[in-house]
Amino acid sequence: MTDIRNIVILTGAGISAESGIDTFRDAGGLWEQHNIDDVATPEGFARNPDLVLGFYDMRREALSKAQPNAAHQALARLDAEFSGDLLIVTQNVDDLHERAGAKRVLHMHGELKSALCTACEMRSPWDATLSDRPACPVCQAPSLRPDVVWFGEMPYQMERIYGAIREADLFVSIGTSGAVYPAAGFVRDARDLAVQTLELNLERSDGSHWFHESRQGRAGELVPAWVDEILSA
Ligand code: BJW
Repeated sequence: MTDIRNIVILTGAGISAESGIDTFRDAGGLWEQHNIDDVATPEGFARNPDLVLGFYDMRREALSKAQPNAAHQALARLDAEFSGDLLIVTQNVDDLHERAGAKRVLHMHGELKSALCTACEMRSPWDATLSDRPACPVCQAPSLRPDVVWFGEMPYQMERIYGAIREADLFVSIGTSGAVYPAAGFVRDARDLAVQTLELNLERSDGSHWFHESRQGRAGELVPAWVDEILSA
C-alpha cells in the first residue's frame, strides 16, 4: 500500500479479546451469558434497571483489571507516528485505546467510564458503580444510566464518522463480526467512495467479502505487522 495519507480504522470487541475482555458473539461471549434484549436495549433497561446497571457495573469492574494489548499499543504507535489524518472509530466501550496512548479515538457506542443522566441528559466521567443509584453530578437526580448505545439508539458522532470515511483513502476494520449496523455498513460506504478496504480479524466475518483484502489471525499479531507496513511505506 503506497501513498496512504488518510486512514479510518474501525475496531470491535476482538481487539480487546487478548486483554481478557469478553467479546459478544464468540463462543462463551457476552450474548451467550446474558439476554441481549434484557441488557442492551432501552426497553430492557425500563423493565429491569437493576439487572442492566449490575451488568455494566460487572463489566466496568472487569475493565479495571484489564491492560491494553499489543494491538492497542500498535495503533497508539500509529497515532503518534503517522503524519497523515487518522481516526480510530471504536465500537468498544472500554478505554484500552486511550490507555495505550492513542489520542484520535471516537467511541461510537459510548464508554463504560461515562454516565448519562436520563433527567438532564448530561454525560459525566464515571468510574464507580451505578447500581447503587448515585446522584447525577450536574442535576443531583438519581437518574444515571450507562453512557452506552443500545439497540434502537443512535450511535455517537455519525456525521463525523461519515465525513472521515469520505476523506479516507484506506478503511481498516479490526476485530469486529460485522453483525451490527451502522458500523457493519462502513465498508460498503467506503467502497462506494473508492476507498481501499482491509479487514484484520480472527476469522472471516459476516462482511469479509466486501473488503478488498481480509487477513485472518489474532489482532495482537496482525495489527503490529500492519502498522509496521504503513509506517515503513
Ligand atoms: C478477534 C479476536 C482476536 C475475537 N483478534 N479478532 C436489520 C438490518 C440492519 C440494521 C438493523 C436491522 N435490525 C435492526 C437494525 C439496527 C441495529 C442492528 O444492527 N441490529 C443487528 C442485530 C442487525 N443497530 C442499532 O440499533 C444501532 N443503532 C441504529 O441503527 O440507529 C439508527 C441509525 C440509522 C442509520 C445511521 C445511524 C443510525 C445501535 C447499535 C448498538 C450496539 N450496541 C452494542 C452494545 C454497546 C454497549 C456494550 O458494550 O454493552 O454494541 S451491541 C454489541 O455489538 C456492542 C458492540 O460494539 C457491537 C458489535 O460487536 P463486535 O465488536 O463486532 O463484537 P462481536 O463479538 O460481534 O465480534 C468480535 C469479532 O472479533 C469476531 O468476528 C471474532 O472472530 C473476532 N475476534 N478474538 C482478532 N484475538
